[in-house]
Amino acid sequence: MKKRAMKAGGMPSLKSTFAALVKSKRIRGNIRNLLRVNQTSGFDCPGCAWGDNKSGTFQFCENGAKAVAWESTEKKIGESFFATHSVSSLLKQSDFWLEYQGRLSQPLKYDATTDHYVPIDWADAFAFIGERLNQYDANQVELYTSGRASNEVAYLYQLFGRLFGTNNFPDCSNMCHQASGVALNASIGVGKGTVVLEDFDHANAIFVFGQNPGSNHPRMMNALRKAARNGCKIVTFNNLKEVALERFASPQDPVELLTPSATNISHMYLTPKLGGDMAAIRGMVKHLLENSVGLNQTFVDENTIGAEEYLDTVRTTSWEHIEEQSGLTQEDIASAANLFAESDKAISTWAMGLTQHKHSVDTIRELTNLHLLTGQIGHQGSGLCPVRGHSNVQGNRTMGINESPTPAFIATLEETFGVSLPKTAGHNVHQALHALNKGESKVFIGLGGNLAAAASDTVFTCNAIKQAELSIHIATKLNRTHLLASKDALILPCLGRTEIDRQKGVEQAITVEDTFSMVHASHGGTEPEGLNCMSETAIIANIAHATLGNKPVDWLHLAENYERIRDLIARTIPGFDNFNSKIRKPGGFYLGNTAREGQWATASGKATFSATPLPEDLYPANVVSEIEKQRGPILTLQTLRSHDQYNTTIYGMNDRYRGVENKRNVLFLNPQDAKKMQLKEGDKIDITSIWQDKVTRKVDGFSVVLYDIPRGNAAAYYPETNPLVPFDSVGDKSFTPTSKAIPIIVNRSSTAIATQQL
Ligand SMILES: Nc1nc2c(c(=O)[nH]1)N[C@H]1C(S)=C(S)[C@@H](COP(=O)(O)OP(=O)(O)OC[C@H]3O[C@@H](n4cnc5c(=O)[nH]c(N)nc54)[C@H](O)[C@@H]3O)O[C@H]1N2
Ligand SMILES: Nc1nc2c(c(=O)[nH]1)N[C@H]1C(S)=C(S)[C@@H](COP(=O)(O)OP(=O)(O)OC[C@H]3O[C@@H](n4cnc5c(=O)[nH]c(N)nc54)[C@H](O)[C@@H]3O)O[C@H]1N2
Ligand SMILES: [Mo]
Repeated sequence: MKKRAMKAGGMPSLKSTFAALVKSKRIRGNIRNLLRVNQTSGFDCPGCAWGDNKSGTFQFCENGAKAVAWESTEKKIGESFFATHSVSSLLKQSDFWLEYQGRLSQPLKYDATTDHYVPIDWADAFAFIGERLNQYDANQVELYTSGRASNEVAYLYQLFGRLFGTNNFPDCSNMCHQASGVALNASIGVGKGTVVLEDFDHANAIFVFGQNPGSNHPRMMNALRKAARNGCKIVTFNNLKEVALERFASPQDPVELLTPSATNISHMYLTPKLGGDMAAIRGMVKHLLENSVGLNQTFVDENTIGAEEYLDTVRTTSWEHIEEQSGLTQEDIASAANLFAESDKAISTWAMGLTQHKHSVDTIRELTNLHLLTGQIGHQGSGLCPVRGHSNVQGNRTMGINESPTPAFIATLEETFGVSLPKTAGHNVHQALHALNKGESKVFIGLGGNLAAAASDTVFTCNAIKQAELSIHIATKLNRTHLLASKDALILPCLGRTEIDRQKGVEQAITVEDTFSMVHASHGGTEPEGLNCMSETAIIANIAHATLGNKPVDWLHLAENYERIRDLIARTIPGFDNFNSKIRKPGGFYLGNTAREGQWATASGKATFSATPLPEDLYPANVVSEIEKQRGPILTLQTLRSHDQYNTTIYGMNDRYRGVENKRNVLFLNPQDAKKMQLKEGDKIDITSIWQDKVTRKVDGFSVVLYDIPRGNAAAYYPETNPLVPFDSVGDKSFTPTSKAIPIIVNRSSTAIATQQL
C-alpha cells in the first residue's frame, strides 16, 4: 500500500517553496513578492480565499508561493512562439506544457486560414470586438468568469454584460460552491459563511467535512493547528486519510520544522463513503434526539421554522440506512455527535467533498439543520464556514456575477444608470455549454479560467467551446480553452495580481473579498517588464467602450482611476458605502452577515429547516439500472486535486503527502477491491464511466495505486479524469458537476494485455 508522508508541512514544505522560486527564474523578485503577500500594503495571494490575520511576517504558504512564482515568471510567449506553433499542434500538448511556456505577452488574433495566432494591436483588437459583438443578439453571448478577477473588473464586467442585454454569466462557482450558496440561502437567508477568522480561536470543536486544507488551504492549517494546541476538538470527515488533517508541522515553528515532531490535528478522523456525509450528519442528529442532548429548544423556538417536520424525518430514518449510506458505525457517529453537543462553540467547515454530489444542496442543508437545532450559529466561535476556492470567487458573486440576479439588484442598477436591464435568468456553466453546443450561443468571453479543462465531460465541453464563432480570452497564461478556435478568436494578455497596475501614470489598487467576507485592497509590486499587457479592468472597459460607446457610463474614464469604479460599487451594492475610505484601513472591512447577527433573510423571516429523506442512491434511477446491467465491480470515483496543482494549472507531477511521485494518471484503489479485480500496484488500466446515454466515456494509460480508501470508492486527479464526468450528471438544484461521485468500471488496459501476450 502507498506510503503516505508522516506529517504535513515542515521542512519539505520550505524546500518545495524554494524550488518553485527557482523554477520561476526570478528568485529575488519573487522572494520580495512573497514578503508582500497578504500584507497590508501588499497584494492578496492568488492562491486561495482563506482570510489573513495581518500579524507576522509570513502570510504565504507553500502552495501560495507556487501560485505567485507561476504567475511572476521571466518566461514569456509572443509572436515568434505562435509563428512556430500552429493551434492544432499546440492542442496536442499537455496542460502543464502549455502554461509552462510562460506569460502571454502581446494581444493575439486567430487566423483560421493558417491556423496560427498572430499579433494584433490593442486598438485594432477592441475595434474588431466591438464591431463583431454588435452583430449578435445579446443572449447569444456567454460571459464566463474565473474567481480570480478583482471586484472592480467583476463589477464592470457584469455591468457591461447586462447593459449589452444578457444575464449569461456562467462562472467557476457553478462548478464549485454553488450548492453552498443555494443551501445557505434557503436555510439561513444568506449564501455565505457565518464565521470570521477569529471564531477559530474561540471554537471548542471544529468539524471539517470533505476538504483537504493541507494542499488547498494551507493557511487554514495554521488556524487548525493553533486550535488543536489550545484543546479544541477537531473532527474530520474525509473519504481519504489526508495527512495534514492528521499531523501538521508549522514551517514557522523551529521545533516542528527541524525535528520529526508535529501537532496532532484531528481528535477524531472518520472516513465516510463518498456522498455519505448527509447520512452521517443525519445520524448525529438522530443520536442527539434519542439521547436528548445538545438540542437548544429556545433557539429553535425563537429563530426557526420546520423543526418538527425535520425531526419526524430524522425519526423515520433508520440506523441501518444511516450506517449503510455513510459507511460509518452508529458508535462512531454517536461519538462525533457527543463531541458536537459537548462543545458550546462548534464550527463546521467544508469544501468540494460536500459540494460536488447529486445531493449536495440537501447535504449542506442537513449540516445547517444540525447547527440550527443546537443553536450553534451566529455567536462567537460557532457557525458555518464553506471554505471558498478561488481568491476572489466570493467577491465576484457580491459584485453581481450571477446568472440569476435578485430583482432588487437589477432595480438598483436600473435606477442608478437610468436604463432597462434584462430580468430573466441567464446561463450558468451547464446551460452555457449546452447552448454553445447546440449553436444557440455563438460568442464565448472568458475573463480568466480554463473552462475546457475545468468543466466536465471534456469531449462534449471542448466541442461546445469550439462551436463559438467568436471567442475572447483574457488571460495570463496559455491554456486549452484558448486553442479551441474555429473562426474568430482573440487572446488578450492581462496583468496578474503580483504586478503594478498603472493607469494614467498612477498606481491602482484592486479589492477582493475573502471567505470571511472581509474586503481589502491589493497592490501589485512587480514591474510588468516586457509584457504588452493591460489590466483586466482596462480590457473590459475597452471592450465595453468599443461595443456600447460612452453610454450610460464613460467606461474609459472609469478605468483611468479605479476609485471611480468603487464609487459606483458603493452606490449600487449594499455594504460598500464609503468604499474608498474603508479600504484605506489596514486589513480592510467586514461586509457583515445577516445570519451571524441573528437576522434571517428568508421568505419567512426565520431560519428554515429542510426535511428531506436520505437519497435513494448517489445516481439517478436510470443510471442505477444501467449499473445493475454491468458485470464486474462498479466503483464510485472522486476526482480531486494533488498537492502540485492549482485547478487546471499543473505545477508538477508529485503529490507529496499522498506519496505519489512523478505521475498523475493514477487511480487510488482499496487493496481488497484491487485484489478482487486481480489488480496490483502499478498495473496499467483504463477507466470507463457509466451513464444513461450510450456515449462511451473512457480514459486510458492510468496505473493502480493501492491506498487506504473505503471499499467501493476510488480517487483520481482532476482535470485528467474530467472526460469521465457525464455532462448531465449534475447536482440537484445546483447544476454542479458531480465530480466526487462517478460510477466507473476499471479494466486492465488493452495495450497492457497486448504487451503481456507478446
Ligand atoms: N494549491 C491549491 N489550492 C487550491 C486549489 C488548487 O487546485 N490548488 N483550488 C482552489 C479551489 S477553486 C477550490 S474549490 C478549493 C478546493 O479545495 P478542496 O475541496 O479541499 O479540494 P479537492 O481536492 O477537490 O478535495 C476534496 C477533499 O474532499 C474529500 N472528499 C471527496 N469526496 C468526499 C465525500 O463525499 N465526503 C467526504 N467527507 N470527503 C470527501 C477528498 O478526499 C479531499 O480530501 O481549493 C482552492 N485552493
Ligand atoms: N473533475 C473536476 N472538475 C472540477 C473540479 C473538481 O474538483 N473535479 N473543481 C472545479 C472547481 S472547484 C473550479 S473553481 C473550477 C476551476 O475552473 P477555472 O477557474 O476556469 O480554472 P483555473 O484552472 O483556475 O484557470 C486557470 C487559468 O486562469 C488564467 N489565469 C490565471 N491567473 C489569471 C489572472 O490573474 N487573470 C486572468 N484573466 N486569468 C488568469 C490562466 O490563463 C490559467 O490557465 O474547476 C472545476 N472542475
Ligand atoms: Mo473552486
